Amino acid sequence: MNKEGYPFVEIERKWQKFWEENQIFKTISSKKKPKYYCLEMFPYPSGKIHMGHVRNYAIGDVIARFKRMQGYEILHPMGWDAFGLPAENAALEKGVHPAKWTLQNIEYMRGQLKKLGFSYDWNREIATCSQDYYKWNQWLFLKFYEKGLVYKKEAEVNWCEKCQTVLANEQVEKGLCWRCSSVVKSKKLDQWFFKITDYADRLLEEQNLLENWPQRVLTMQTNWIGKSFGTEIDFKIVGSAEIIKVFTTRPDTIFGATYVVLAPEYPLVEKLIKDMPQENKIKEFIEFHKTRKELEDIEKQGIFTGQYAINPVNNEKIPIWIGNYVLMEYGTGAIMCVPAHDQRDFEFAMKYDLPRRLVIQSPDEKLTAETMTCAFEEEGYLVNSAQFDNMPCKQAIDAISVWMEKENIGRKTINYRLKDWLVSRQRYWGTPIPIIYCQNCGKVKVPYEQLPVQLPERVDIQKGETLADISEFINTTCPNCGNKAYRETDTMDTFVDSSWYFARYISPKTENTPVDFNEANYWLPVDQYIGGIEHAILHLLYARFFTKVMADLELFDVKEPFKNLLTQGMVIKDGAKMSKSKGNVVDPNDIITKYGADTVRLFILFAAPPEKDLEWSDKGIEGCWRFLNRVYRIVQQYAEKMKRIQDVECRMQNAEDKKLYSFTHKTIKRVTEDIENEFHFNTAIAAVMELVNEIYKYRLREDDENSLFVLNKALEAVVFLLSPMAPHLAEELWQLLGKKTSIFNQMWLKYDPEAIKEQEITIPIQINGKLKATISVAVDCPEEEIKNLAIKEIENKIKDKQVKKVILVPKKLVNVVVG
Ligand code: ANZ
Ligand code: ZN
Repeated sequence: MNKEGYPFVEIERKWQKFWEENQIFKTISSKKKPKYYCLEMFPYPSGKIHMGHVRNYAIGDVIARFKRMQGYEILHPMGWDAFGLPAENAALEKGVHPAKWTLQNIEYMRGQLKKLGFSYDWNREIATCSQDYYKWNQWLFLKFYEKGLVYKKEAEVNWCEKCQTVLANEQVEKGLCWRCSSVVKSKKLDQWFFKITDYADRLLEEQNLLENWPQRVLTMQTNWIGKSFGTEIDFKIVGSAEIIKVFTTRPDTIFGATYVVLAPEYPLVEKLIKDMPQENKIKEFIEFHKTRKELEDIEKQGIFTGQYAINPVNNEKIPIWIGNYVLMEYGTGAIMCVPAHDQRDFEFAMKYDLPRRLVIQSPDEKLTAETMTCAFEEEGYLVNSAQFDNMPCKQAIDAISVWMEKENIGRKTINYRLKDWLVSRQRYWGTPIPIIYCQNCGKVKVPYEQLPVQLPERVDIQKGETLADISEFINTTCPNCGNKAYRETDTMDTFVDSSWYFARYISPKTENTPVDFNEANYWLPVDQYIGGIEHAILHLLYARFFTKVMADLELFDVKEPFKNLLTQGMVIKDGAKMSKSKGNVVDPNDIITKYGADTVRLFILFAAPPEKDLEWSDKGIEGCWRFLNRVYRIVQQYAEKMKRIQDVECRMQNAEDKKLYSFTHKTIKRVTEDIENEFHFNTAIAAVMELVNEIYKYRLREDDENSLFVLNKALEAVVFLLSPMAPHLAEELWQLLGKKTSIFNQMWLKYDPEAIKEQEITIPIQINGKLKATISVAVDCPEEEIKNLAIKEIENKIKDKQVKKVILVPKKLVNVVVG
């Protein structure tokens, strides 16, 4: 049911139609003005939009409209991240084809976004599941391939039995599948990878081009890339020709290494434990721990292999263990353990009764290996370390590495936590990987002119089919030799789709290249990107990687995709994130029906600054609704009179006029600054509310030109300042005030600096606490000057008495003590 009040249904419909018919938000790309590319993360078309979307897009919309009115040429597009698993799940449950399901959802959600009145240029809409788009995924894949940035290798992958899919490491949460929460197993498969590690250093260094990104996002990316300078040291295995290489950042502690620990997946393990008395027990241990990968929260557990290694610096025989806290994916998958100086090793050694040796002595207290209760991880100087004794740690790290290089038992290396990006998915609903396998020629690229490799329509998801089950798709001929050949049946990770969509919006229909070079150079980077913090790492890192590769492919001349980033907070209700599983979802549809889009938008923007979480409140919505009605009524009340107003040379004598006029301009200043600096829409809206209160207090003198003029300016300002937030109502009221063109074709208001100068204030002057006179000074008059003026004013009253003290209560009074 609609609320009773201002006729938002008609107003919103009317202006949405007007904007569309007049193509008000179409981007022309005339390049005559400075540009501003405002982008919100595009949604997955899951069915309908939720409050989190509304918030994301409301924020973006205010910025786009505001910048537009500040004279920028705006690019503000919208589209759909349309490939992905839920479409297949829907197909599984309901028997509807993923394409149909997805397109229906897009249709519906587009309608919802239009109802919210967002200022998108819908001519540029893209859906990643359309051939026009994924063709370019394939094109880029081949270009990457030619550059050596794509390769295939057998990899131990995370496998979810229930979803029948490979999961990226990031899709495994505490050993469980991020979608269905079942236990993730590992499995060996041939997989395609993007060599993002080649760009690790640039991804770190070029962070300095990211002008306004939240520090925490930068830190998360830095940690994710995890560049670490260290040393690789070779440990021989007793009775074997094999070597275990370990990665350490503390080669200065090598003399204290008393055992070695291997990751459960370490390739040599199988050979090491063969025919050992404990072989089966160890195998059980390994199987168990292979599936539990999360490092931090599990208890450290290990098992002895029965084998020994040689510490290369002192030829000591030390035991080789297998431990669950050593990751195969990091470093070499093997570590040397120094229980005296690494807390994890300390705990492990305590648990399994392994020896520890002090090799770093504290400069402050005398430590002994026997009495330590935890590892000494700080810096000190070396002991028990042969020729390196007494050397400070820092120096020893370098000296020992250099020495080991000379002895050929170790070498300096740099290690990254970042791994190559596994892009293969064994799923139907994604971009087919454009590779053909030929018995004669091996892996062959699909020729560019044969792109796109189309996703076949006929698939029975309910029977569990993927591309690997569709023989019409698989069977083909080799483009090279013409022999019978087979298509690759993996599709691409959908993160590929979202890694460059922002560039496609720039020239969404260009046919011979994914992005128009000149247009891209004009529009990129995105000036403001807005989205959830959950994308702080992967999406943003992949998009940065793609941008760098695309620049290296000379598709454009830009190094970073997003200059400024705003990560908006969550929408919360009753203390928890709004989500289906919590049952606390407020459907935007219901609220729009009841109050209209402008009220929803206003509330969302008013309830919290964008980067903070926003608590949903029915009372808050109600308040915003009442406010908009208040605005509507007051403008309507005066509209007829205002239409007849001429701009007058205003001589403002009247104090009330002055006050309202000055308040109006102060509000313009506040709102402009609040939006400009950190997008504080909440305080901006609060300021407009105050102005509306002032207008209600103002008494119009109907036949006084000055009075009409002042009121008119105030009303115009209210409408104007609200326009990015409540655009439909603003257009309507703008028209009511007699304006002929869209408010969004106006230039943003500028405040009058004269008008906001504070007036004079009156200050009483006392002599020994008794009121004797008053003076009038400017509000910003300096204190010393006020004191001087005060004394001058009462000079004749104090006569020959001595001034002992002058007390000033700022803005209140001056008391002159005489005696
Ligand atoms: C010996 C040592 C002695 C270590 C000491 C630390 C302190 P970052 O800085 O993150 O690179 N390490 C290496 N590979 C590992 C793996 N695959 N799984 C778990 N731990 C691993 O950390 C490097 C340190 O983490 C390395 O230095 C190693 O422990 C451990 F007093 O080697 B250290
Ligand atoms: Zn061939």
